Amino acid sequence: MGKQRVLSGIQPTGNLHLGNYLGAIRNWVETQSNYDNFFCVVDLHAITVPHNPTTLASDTFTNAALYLACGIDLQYATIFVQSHIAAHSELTWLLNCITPLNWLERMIQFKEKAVKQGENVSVGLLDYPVLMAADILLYDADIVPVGEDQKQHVELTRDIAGRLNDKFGSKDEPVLKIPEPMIRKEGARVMSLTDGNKKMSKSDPSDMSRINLLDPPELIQKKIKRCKTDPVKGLTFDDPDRPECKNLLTLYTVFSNKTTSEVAEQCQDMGWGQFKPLLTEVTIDALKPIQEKYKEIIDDKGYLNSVLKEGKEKAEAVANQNLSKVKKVLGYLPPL
Ligand code: AQP
Repeated sequence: MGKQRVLSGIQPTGNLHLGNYLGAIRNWVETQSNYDNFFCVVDLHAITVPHNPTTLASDTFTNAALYLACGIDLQYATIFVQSHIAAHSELTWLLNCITPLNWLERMIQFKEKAVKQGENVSVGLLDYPVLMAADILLYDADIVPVGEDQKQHVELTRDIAGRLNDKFGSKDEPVLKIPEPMIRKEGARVMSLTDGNKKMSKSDPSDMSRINLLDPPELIQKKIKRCKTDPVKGLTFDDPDRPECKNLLTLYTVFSNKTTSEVAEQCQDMGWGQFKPLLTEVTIDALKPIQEKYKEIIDDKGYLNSVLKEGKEKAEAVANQNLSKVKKVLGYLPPL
């Protein structure tokens, strides 16, 4: 039996941060040798909120370079750009027509992001999860590694695929494969540095709310120094009224390669003045090799272009096959 297939992606909507790394990329890297992986830069998703056309292409390039810099290995993975493959948009349309509107209106991310946009909220934002379903279903993905915030969208993908299979497939021969989300506990939800109740996000207007993978050491130091804490001495994971404390201890646990109980014991009597330099040091050390590799890759545009060209060819072959399968069961006249 061949390897199971993994599909995941990140939007080029700004700087990738520790949430994207710990919630997604790090997990892709750690499990990549066990799977046949497809990782895309989801640039069609990036315009579901107002975007800057002068930076979209360079952000797309940066995302792809960061996938490689974080350790994605082309021996196990195909890296490609979503908009380079027309099948993503086409399958989205077909799935739109079988997805009940009220399934989309229930999506938490839509509700949260729509509030920020008021009257200007686009149909695209509502349709974001259907485009994500198309991304996943085009590749027959078995597994979708994501952070906790995207779990609801993977569940919706399962529902959409199930509905298409029920309506148009046969019991013995489902048209689309039903994927499973893969969510790792630690780092599944990295919180903002300025509000421990909000997730760290690229679109937060304050850059001080996140640590970006490409932040230089001095900036990381400044962000941790200024991040929100509380006046309580003694640090703990377990107090629900101290979300910032839990978040910062979790980051320290991940980057120091210690266990939660080791960190709980080490930090139980510490004050913030003692803890913050420790967190700063392990964070800078963890990001240093990624930043060095990124510089090498981004300086060699020819190499990155060739990775994306090859990725497009490989991904397109798989995507077109599955798109044809769906069109066939929906009854379309094949092109002559
Ligand atoms: N704070 C987070 N903690 C854990 N995982 C996270 N992810 C994002 N933020 C966190 C995971 O990163 C992957 C890609 O996310 P995305 O950029 O495609 O969309 P997003 O979830 O909407 O991420 P952002 O940073 O909040 O982007 P904006 O602000 O542009 O919407 C997903 O696997 C996600 O779970």
